[in-house]
Amino acid sequence: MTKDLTAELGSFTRSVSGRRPEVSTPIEMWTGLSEAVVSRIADNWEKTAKKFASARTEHYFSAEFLMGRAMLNNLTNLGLVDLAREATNAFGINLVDVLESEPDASLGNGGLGRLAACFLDSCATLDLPVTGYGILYRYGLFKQSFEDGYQREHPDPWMEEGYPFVIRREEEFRIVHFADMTVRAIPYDMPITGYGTKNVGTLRLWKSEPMEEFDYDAFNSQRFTDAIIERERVADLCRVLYPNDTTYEGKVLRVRQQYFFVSASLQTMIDNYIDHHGEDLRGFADYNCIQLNDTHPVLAIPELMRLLMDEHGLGWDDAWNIVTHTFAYTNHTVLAEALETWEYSIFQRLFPRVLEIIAEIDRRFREELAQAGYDQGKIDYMAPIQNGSIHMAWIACYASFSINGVAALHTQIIESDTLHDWYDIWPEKFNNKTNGVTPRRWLRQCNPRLSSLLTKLSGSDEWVRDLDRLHALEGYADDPEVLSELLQIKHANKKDFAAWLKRRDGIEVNPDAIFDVQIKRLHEYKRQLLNAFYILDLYFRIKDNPEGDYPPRVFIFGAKAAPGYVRAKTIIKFINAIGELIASDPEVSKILQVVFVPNYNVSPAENIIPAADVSEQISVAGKEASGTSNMKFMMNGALTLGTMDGANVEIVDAVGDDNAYIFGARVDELEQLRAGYDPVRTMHETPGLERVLNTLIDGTFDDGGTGIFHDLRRSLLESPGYEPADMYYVLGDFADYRKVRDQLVEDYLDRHSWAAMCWRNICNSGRFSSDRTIRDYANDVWKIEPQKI
Ligand code: TH1
Repeated sequence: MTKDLTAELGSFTRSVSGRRPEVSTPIEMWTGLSEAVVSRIADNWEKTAKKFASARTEHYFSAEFLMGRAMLNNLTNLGLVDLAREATNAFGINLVDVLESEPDASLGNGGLGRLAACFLDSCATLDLPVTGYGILYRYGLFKQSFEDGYQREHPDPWMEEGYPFVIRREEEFRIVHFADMTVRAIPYDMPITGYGTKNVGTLRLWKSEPMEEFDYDAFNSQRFTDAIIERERVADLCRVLYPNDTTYEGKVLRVRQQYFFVSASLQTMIDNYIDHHGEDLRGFADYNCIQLNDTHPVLAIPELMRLLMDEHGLGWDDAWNIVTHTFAYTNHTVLAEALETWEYSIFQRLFPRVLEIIAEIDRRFREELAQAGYDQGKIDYMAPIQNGSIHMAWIACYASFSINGVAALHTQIIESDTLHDWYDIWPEKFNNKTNGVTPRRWLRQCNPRLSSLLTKLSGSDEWVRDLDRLHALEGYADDPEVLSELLQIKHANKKDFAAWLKRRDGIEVNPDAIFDVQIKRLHEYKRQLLNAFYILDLYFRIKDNPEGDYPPRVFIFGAKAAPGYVRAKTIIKFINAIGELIASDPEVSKILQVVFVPNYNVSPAENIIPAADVSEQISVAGKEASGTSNMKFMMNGALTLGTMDGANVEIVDAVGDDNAYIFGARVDELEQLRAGYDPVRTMHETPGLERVLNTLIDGTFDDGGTGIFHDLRRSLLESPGYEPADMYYVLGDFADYRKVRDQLVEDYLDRHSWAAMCWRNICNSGRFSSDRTIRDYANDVWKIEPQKI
């Protein structure tokens, strides 16, 4: 790379803006810089694609890829950050302004989508032949604002102004048929650079377009609007990402999206196989493996059957043999509301042939189990089709050769409970793959100060590609100089965060306070409400005893609620109301502050996490399959305050229980505890709780006469019949949460012993690198080898 980046930036920006770079806007310069970056990786990208085309490859099918920003990631991977800074400075523009003008690619809801993005980063870094396939949504996850403390949603047209990191590959279109329409699927490819490698992987995102630009008959016969309407119907397909995290909505458009992207992806894979290995497709599974990211792409199973039989002439048995050696399924949740089931009639209307194939899978499944002697009740429960509904997870379990959960505890639960019947019959299919996060974005990039310290102490930056190397630094937990430096870094990061928040939202925070953070989708099982109750109780305790000695604390939230999830939206309003109550109190506002960062997303996370002291991971035990922000916080030296849930269990195992704050009911206790649980009595008997709960009905807070706060309180104290009162055991865990969280603050005041705990967390975070996760998938499930160009 001897060419002059400044000259390249100048000429690309000029052609974007049509004027001198010096007077171009930051977004114009961002576009120019993106084009310069793409042009620099183009040759290696082409070489990598060529190399992968003939190797055994893995195909990661996911309805969501929460990529966030691309620029800094690519500059970091290519070692171009300093040159890029010089280049923008040469035109009088600050690199930070250029980077911050980039929109987040929010093609995902939360953890599941971000996991897919981290996986692509690791695959590229490890030179593994993996391609991602998804949908080019025109609108990503809605943008969030607050009005009077209530969430408002706004559209996110993230690539309307042009987005050079996806390249349209018009000539590689495929055709996808529905019974009522036929569309062209156009691939848009995003290059995925890795750290310390020339390899460049690919994320292929499909966009739907009409078969012809216009229906000219309609056009000429003056049915102009008909022609437009048809175009819009096709464009509707990829218009928007459905904003539900962990809940399922049976929207017809959603099943169309799913079928659309899996059909186009499979067609490409088959065509590529034929190009390299000839027309006989019986070896397909020797060269191809497909990981299904939850059930959203499970239609790929009957669709591959259809393509092999109807388009390529295979018989059922050959096709089924290929399918059952190709697919691997990842389960991401045990929540019943997430189980995708589709009405038979919808499939009949959209793709009758696929339905026919599912019916045959169902028939053979029933026959196989009956022959093996299973009773009819069990067969009816496990069969793909029952009572006019199609169960996507059951199809996945039957056809896949591998079924995995995303943390040790979660895998145990699916084996013993959620998918127990399948585990009983096919235990060999089941395996665990604990999630991970990429240390490039979540440490190297977002926390340059800590990264420099780690590089200095370990003598090289090899830890960025091999996070286990941080183990060797654990001894510095006894080194006062290193601990002081760590504390200084955290403080500097807090100041950066404060400046960022001021710029972005006009909110001021005290960088000398304890930063206590909960950032994740708003869901009752994640218990943001428990966090809020603690804060409100603390407020009252301070009011009771204003002379006490209280260290300043900032409580930071970031969370979007699904637009139709009323109770989640109520909790947002409640947290904002607590924030106002505190802010308007002249005494308490000197000590406490609640900040609800609006429009939480990948790039806000990159600013929040390096500044955090406390990582709130407080879900009710057994419900959070893994969690991944817990890992990001750990890497950045925040201490986990959490329940024994998801990957928290493994974090505690890695770091030792002296270096984390664990509270609350365990999974194996909950059933018993619940049996004798009386939330009303718990409210009366738990210090602080009743006062807090009464604020929901005594006029402390204003819900504009809607009654939503009343409903929230009622959900904790009264059962509506179809579920128990306080489903998520908020009141039951309150006392222990309060005790442990109070203790944590006391411990924080011993700065060096706190810093030592943070340091041990950082040094033991290696097993939560997505590189480890991906190596495990590659060796145990995908059976692929690195393919370095
Ligand atoms: C999340 C899980 O809730 C979380 O615990 C886990 O860390 C993450 O996946 C990655 O494995 C899920 N997100 C979704 C989103 C949808 C449906 C199910 C899940 S589970 C749309």
